[in-house]
Amino acid sequence: MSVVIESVKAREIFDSRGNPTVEADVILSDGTMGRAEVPSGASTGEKEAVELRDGGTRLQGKGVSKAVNNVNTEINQALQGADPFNQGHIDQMMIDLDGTPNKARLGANAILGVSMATARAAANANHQPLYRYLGGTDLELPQTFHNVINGGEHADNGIDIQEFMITPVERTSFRDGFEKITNTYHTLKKVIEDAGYTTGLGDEGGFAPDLKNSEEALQMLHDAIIKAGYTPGKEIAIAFDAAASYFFNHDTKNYDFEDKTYTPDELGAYYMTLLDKFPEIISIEDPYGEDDWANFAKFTAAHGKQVQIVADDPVCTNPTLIREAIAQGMANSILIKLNQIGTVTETLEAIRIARKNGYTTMMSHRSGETGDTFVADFTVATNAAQLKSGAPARSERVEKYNQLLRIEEELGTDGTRLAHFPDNVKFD
Ligand code: 2PG
Ligand code: MG
Repeated sequence: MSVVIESVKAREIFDSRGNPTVEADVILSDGTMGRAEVPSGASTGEKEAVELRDGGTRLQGKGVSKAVNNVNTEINQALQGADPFNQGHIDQMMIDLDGTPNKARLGANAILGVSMATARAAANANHQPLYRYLGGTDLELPQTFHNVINGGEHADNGIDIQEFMITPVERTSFRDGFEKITNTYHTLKKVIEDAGYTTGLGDEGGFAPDLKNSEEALQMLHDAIIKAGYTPGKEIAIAFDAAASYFFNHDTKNYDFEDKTYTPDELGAYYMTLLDKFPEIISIEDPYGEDDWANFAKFTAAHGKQVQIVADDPVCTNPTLIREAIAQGMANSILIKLNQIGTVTETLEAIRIARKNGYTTMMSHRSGETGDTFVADFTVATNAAQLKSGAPARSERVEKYNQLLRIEEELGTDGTRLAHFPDNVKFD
């Protein structure tokens, strides 16, 4: 007798910021279970699928009891007896049941929890690791991007760029690259202390010192790489997520960035001065605001050969938006977050579209995370090549990297594949 879904159940748990989120269990007729926890962003794109929150006064209005209830009633009824190995069908059933274009009725948090838990249950029933069940053969470890100085929405400091990341760029094992990252992270702490700043952490485990400006943050990263014994750009490179919607002025259409106002062209010129000063910068995410597609495309046309330009907030892992962005030449890389779109199947489609068009893909955690390591397996399964999951600190971040260490041990790979930068990008 074939294995089917027996029941689906959810509960309200808490994420790394102490906010409520959804955990879902999918139980199969053979007794196997899959469980998944849903992450949550702070600097969310306006076109993300809807994270259903209760409102009202309980838990600052952030409760997810409605989303949990939707899983326990409607979704449970709809999925009973369904084939857990047909992920596409399961996800489509939930999309149809929801009936809205952005999962606003049942909640993307409800739907994604069940979608991920279904994949896990099916993997467990097959006695396969999740990355193997979802990915098959010919898998490699990703290049990882580690947010070690936090600003923007993720920290209470004066830095307007949200994430300053370091990434290993040698073709080496994941373990070797990660060791270099942790060495650089610890050295960075000393660099920050020596400069007289505090070393408290932001939401993604990076330091959140109240620096004068973003350039000082980049200088500290540069110094820490050298002091840790590495060559910037050779062993460890730098990337940043400007998350520019945060400092976009909707009235003037300019950017109010760190006590100065920049026109879009001036902002682009500013980024290029940073690249001139720190040639080890290899990737810039969201250099312009989520509605400023024209300037995004202009910047890509001018500099897309020199640096990876990642679109996150403008496209929200949405296949339709990604197609439009590609048609406009908006970037050369797409950030991929499961909870921006709300099902495993649609996320796979987003990756396929990006890849088919020569765009790289960077898989991503959210600033509000859980102990769930689904994204680590998913990155390997899809050969996404790049993953950002925060600093090598705080268990909700580090567990993703620990899972990659386990996967590397199982795969026995002798080298991490370098990120799939487009052919014309210098670090290919
Ligand atoms: C981002 C993410 C993840 P958040 O902007 O890329 O780092 O942040 O989860 O707050 O949207
Ligand atoms: Mg981003």
